[in-house]
Amino acid sequence: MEHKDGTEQTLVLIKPDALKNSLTGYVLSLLSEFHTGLRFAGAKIVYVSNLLAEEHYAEHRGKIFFPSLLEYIMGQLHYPDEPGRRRVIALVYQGHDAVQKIRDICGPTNPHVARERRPGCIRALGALVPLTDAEGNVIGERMDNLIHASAVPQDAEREIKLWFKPTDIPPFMRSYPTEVSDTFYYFREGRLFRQYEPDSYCLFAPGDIAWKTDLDALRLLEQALPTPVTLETVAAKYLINIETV
Ligand code: 3AN
Repeated sequence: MEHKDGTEQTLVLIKPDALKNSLTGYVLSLLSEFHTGLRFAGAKIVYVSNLLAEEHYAEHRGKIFFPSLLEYIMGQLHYPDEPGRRRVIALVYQGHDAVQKIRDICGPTNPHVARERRPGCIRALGALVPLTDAEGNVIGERMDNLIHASAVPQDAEREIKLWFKPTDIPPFMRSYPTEVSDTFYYFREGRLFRQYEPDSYCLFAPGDIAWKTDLDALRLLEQALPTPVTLETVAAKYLINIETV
């Protein structure tokens, strides 16, 4: 979806391998307004919970590399003994052709292909790590490619709404419709409540600004109707830096 001024937004994640290798500053420089013409619309440091990781990579559920993809984005692979250092930097960039501009600077998904075809791109600095089964047989590979960037504008919308609340983004930079909640919604273990339940988290209170599509989804869920987004997708951003599992 295009912003009012004809620009678009995209989600970038600086992943745990980039943090571990002190490449954050380098990546930010390559993506800077001077180089790309794009502006920050949002930024946060995120401890990635299992719930958020699963929702982010939902399209890869069931693939052989899915479990290692979750461990990777959650920082468990690069910081096995230091949970305090597990985090990613989540960013929203805005500008003309933002999605494609950033994808070009990232380069191909596979770091070996990136080195061959686009030397100098960010992912050319990544690594391919063999995946083995319990007996040590190689069953696939993991791509440690330093950065995630939305592939197309529809993905950008889904991903920005997954990682960012409207109030994480300055008012004049919000690209997607919002709505003010007129009711309470609470979440606990995959279930939605209208009233506080012990150990539940408040997603919305009356007066809170929400993505319109999230409130639409909750209203459908309450009636047990099919929704385009899952309850977990709506809840994940409200559990950021709260959930530890
Ligand atoms: P991109 O990140 O370039 O949009 P996707 O969305 O196809 O690529 O994949 C998301 C992530 O899943 C990649 N960054 C990579 O780490 C991992 N991945 C994708 N395909 C494979 C594969 N065939 N083997 C291992 N890991 C993969």
